[in-house]
Amino acid sequence: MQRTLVLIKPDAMKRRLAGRILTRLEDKGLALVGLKIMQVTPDLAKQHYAEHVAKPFYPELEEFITSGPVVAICLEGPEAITVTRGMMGKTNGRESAPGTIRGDFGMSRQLNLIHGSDSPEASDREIPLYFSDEELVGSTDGMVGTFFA
Ligand code: DGI
Repeated sequence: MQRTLVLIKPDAMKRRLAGRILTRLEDKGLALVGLKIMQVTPDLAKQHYAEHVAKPFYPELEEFITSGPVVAICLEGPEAITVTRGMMGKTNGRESAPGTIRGDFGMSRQLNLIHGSDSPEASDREIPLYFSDEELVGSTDGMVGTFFA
């Protein structure tokens, strides 16, 4: 079992796509273990995007991710990180395959609707940035047979 941190980004929120994106992830069989709507602060943005803070595009990225509320989601499932990344598609919506979230809903590199942790190290670092232990439910093993048997 693996957990991953997903954000439904401000562009998706403004476009009222949160429910449709969440539905896709649930339809696949990923289980919700944490969910909340929140505002990313500049400080949280710098922690989340620590690897990009020094890059020229960072100010634009921070302005975007703090521009409105996000839905923060913790998902659980076998290979949840890879499965979610596959469903998201490539960073740039224009290069992302049809059938992926970014490929179906976007044309932009920055306004790309969704974040998903890209490795187990990233999810271990990112989940606690958004959720306290008390905000996450316990293992969903009891729900698993329905989807992954
Ligand atoms: O994991 P991803 O979201 O697919 O991509 P990432 O972790 O490499 O980059 C994080 C976000 O930063 C990405 O969703 C969009 C933005 N970004 C990445 N590369 C560039 C960029 N934004 C601009 N303006 N220019 C870039 O080169």
